[in-house]
Amino acid sequence: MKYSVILSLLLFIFPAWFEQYTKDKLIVFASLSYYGSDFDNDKRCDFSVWDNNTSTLYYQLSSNQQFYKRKFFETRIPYEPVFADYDGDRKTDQAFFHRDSGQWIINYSSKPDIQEKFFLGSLGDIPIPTDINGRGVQDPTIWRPNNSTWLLTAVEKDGSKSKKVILEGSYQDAAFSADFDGDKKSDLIVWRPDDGFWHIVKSSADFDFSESEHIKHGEERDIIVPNDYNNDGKCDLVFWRPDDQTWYFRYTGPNESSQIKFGYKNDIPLSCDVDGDSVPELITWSRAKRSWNVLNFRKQESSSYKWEVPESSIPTVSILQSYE
Ligand SMILES: [Ca+2]
Ligand SMILES: [Ca+2]
Ligand SMILES: [Ca+2]
Ligand SMILES: [Ca+2]
Repeated sequence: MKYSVILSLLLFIFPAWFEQYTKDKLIVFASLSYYGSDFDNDKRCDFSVWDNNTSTLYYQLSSNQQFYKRKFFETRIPYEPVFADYDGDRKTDQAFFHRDSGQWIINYSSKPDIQEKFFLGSLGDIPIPTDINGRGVQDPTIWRPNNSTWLLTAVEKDGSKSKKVILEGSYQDAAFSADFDGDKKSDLIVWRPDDGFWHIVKSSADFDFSESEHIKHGEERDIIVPNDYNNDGKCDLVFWRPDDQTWYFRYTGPNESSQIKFGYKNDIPLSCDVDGDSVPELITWSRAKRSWNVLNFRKQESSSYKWEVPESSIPTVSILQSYE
């Protein structure tokens, strides 16, 4: 990834221009909405945005169409959402990670009065939910770019806790976990913007790096939006290209490719199942208009919703890797 090098060079040459260029300029390169966003467990997506300036979550439940606003932190310390189901009740838990200290704060949906706080990771680490033993429950994990390491925690079926260290990835990769091989256990995946390669360390190969898959799909400045878009239980490698507003699909099982043009320049792409048929819809969020754009590509139907939220709000994607 050469953004930082180019940008710092430009900063050196054109400081005034750079300031103008970067004002409100958010460059997203990974939008990892694979973990879902279903707070009420009706199998349909609950839309939500996070305003980092006020530590406030705005969301709408699909079951009653009501809007909710919840302020989580009084300080302006930047916490980032790592939403997933950590207690296994199929409701997405509103969890946060503090990047400077490695603190996790999990609000379990099954225990509304309890907020669990613990430390896992430190400065520079990326928080990632994983389910490496296929229990249907996500466990907190971190990926450490500085030494290319996953630090996995897992609760085994007998209730005992285990830890695992796996080597994978390099600095400025986008890392996430998803079931790629279809055994219901998370595989550990990184996407390298420099060359567009996805590197997949598979649970079915007991996380043996020498048996990992390497697939080229995408290039620098694309935004990865992986999910299981044909509902065959295998995560598909998908990216959205801001330059042509096109989604590029590579379906894992049948190994087929397709493309769909949807969205507007400068949107943030994500995916989530809105109608409950287990196939995620293509979604983009427009920061300028503060609107959701949704495409159900099976039914060929699109819709748009405007929300009254602060301009600094962005979609509450479980892991949004970006440069500001
Ligand atoms: Ca829902
Ligand atoms: Ca839950
Ligand atoms: Ca699939
Ligand atoms: Ca759907």
